[in-house]
Amino acid sequence: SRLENDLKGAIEKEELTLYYQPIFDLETQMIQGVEALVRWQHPQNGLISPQFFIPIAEETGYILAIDNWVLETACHQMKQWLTLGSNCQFSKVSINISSYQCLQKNLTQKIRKILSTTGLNPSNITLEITETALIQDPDSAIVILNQLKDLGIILSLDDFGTGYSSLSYLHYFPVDTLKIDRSFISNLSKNKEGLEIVKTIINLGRNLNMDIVAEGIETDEQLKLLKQLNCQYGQGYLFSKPLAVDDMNQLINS
Ligand code: G
Ligand code: G
Ligand code: NA
Ligand code: MN
Repeated sequence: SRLENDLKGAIEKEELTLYYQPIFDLETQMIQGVEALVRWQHPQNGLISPQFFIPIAEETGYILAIDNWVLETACHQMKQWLTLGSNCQFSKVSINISSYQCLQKNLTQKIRKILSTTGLNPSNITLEITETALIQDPDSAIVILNQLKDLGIILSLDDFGTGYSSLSYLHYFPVDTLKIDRSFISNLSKNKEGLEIVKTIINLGRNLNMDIVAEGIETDEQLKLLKQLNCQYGQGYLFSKPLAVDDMNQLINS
């Protein structure tokens, strides 16, 4: 298709950009980190969501080039924010990696290289991985995740609760953080069941010594309930939508 073809040239033509969505400490309201989210500025079609072009990229194998571009760009940006000094409250950037990337045997090597070119510490980088990616080939994934973990990279399980992984896998994966999928957050204040499910996920994570991030917080009611449940971190439109670098800089300096 035409889009498929266009996507092949998108990096060279500098049509990809990263937006950043802040992740907040719900108690202190401080920015704890930012999640990098890729967008494609298509010359004719306008801004295209990754929901739409990541699947195309995965089919065509072009995803690796995109993932690499995202990794490098997000890490260089994080380095810039850190050198802004005291204005920047946060020191972590979360990067979504595709299942393809997370099974690359040279992923750790690649990250090592980025650490040395940017001067970032491993603890400045969080990799977000979905359950769906991990269960495709759990044995290989565990080997790679352990290498990343040994390097000191922070690992986060994205969209938790929506995949088909069984809970019995959870403790095999050396993940530091659970991100509760926003579908659960949107049901949180609707009924007792919605509340119980989120409560259970938070307790599960806590009992496994994981940090918890609630995704897609949109209302004060949801925030209040999450704080009552001792959920520590969150992101969502209530705080901030994903921002272009200039807007993120304004937020940092405001
Ligand atoms: O930002 P938005 O809500 O449009 O993202 C839609 C989906 O695309 C989300 O599932 C998100 O995890 C995924 N996504 C966003 N940025 C990236 C990226 O840089 N790499 C990969 N692999 N997925 C991404
Ligand atoms: O799959 P992942 O969690 O990485 O997807 C992140 C996506 O969720 C981003 O595309 C972002 O635009 C979107 N998002 C972030 N906060 C909210 C929110 O509060 N509500 C909704 N509906 N979407 C959100
Ligand atoms: Na994500
Ligand atoms: Mn997510």
